Amino acid sequence: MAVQERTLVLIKPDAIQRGLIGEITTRFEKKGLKLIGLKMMGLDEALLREHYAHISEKPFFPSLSKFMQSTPVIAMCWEGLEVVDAVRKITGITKARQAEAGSIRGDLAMSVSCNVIHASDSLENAEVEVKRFFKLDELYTYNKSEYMHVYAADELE
Ligand code: 3AN
Repeated sequence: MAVQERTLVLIKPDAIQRGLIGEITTRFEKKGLKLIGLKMMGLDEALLREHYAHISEKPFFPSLSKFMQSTPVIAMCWEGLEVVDAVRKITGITKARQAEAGSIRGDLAMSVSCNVIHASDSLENAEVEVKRFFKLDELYTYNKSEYMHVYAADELE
């Protein structure tokens, strides 16, 4: 494939509590994305401060941090052509109750803070975030046979 982009998705504690792991994962699978890393993990304060550095000074950060530590999360690394943008579109905007119908947040959430998943918002951030959550040997390379039906031949070059 021409460009092998990778992106990070975290299934957050509200989705874990509400039994939405399968529903969320299915949406990415049905889109035709390739799952190359998957694990359950607990997040600590230091990791959350790094991950949410852009909002760590906001008044809501302490409650966000507590929420993100309330259960383990599921970290997933998805691969595909222009996958960072594709996953953000499937995710929907931060304020879930206004997120577009059909998106994960639009269909499954009502809150700004409990908005079921995190998804990297740029290619640059995706590269940093995948490295933050996955060691090199936790990411897998394999051929996905359905790719010949997901992409046109010239997109796979
Ligand atoms: P996104 O997850 O859509 O990229 P960010 O990066 O602005 O949004 O925010 C990261 C996370 O911080 C959100 N997913 C949400 O859980 C939480 N958050 C953002 N804004 C607020 C807010 N105004 N009040 C409470 N939590 C918020």
